[in-house]
Amino acid sequence: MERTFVMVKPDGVQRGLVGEVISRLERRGLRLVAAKFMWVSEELAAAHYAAHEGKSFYDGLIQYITSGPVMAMVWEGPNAIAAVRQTMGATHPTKADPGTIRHDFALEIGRNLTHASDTEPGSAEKEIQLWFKPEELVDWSREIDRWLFE
Ligand code: IDP
Ligand code: MG
Repeated sequence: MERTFVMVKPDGVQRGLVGEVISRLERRGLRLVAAKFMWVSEELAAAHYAAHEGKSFYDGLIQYITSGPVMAMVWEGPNAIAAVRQTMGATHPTKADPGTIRHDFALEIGRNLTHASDTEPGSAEKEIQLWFKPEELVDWSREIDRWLFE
């Protein structure tokens, strides 16, 4: 079982797409572990996007992510990290496959609605620890899990 960090960015919240994102992840079979609706501080934004510091789009990215509240979440399931990246689609919405969230709802790379941990080893764990306290992660199971998890 894997856990991954997911965020509906400020544009997704403003456009009323929080439910759509949650619904798609639920229908995929993933299990919600944690969620909080919050403003992102400059400090948290900088820590979260540290890998992009110095890039041409960095200042705009920090401005974007701190411009309104976000829905931060942790989801789990077998291969959850790759599964969620696939459901979100490629970073640039016009390169995202039809049927993905970024394809179906977005146009610009700087307004691409969601974040999901990448598949680099350790990325998801690091992001979960950055965004959530251990006691905010809910351990539970569903009756239907045996029909989703082999
Ligand atoms: P990801 O969100 O698919 O993992 P990353 O390459 O990690 O993509 O970039 C993080 C975020 O930075 C993207 O989701 C997007 O919002 C923003 N971003 C990346 N590249 C550009 C760009 O060239 N222009 C504007 N924003 C960008
Ligand atoms: Mg990334």
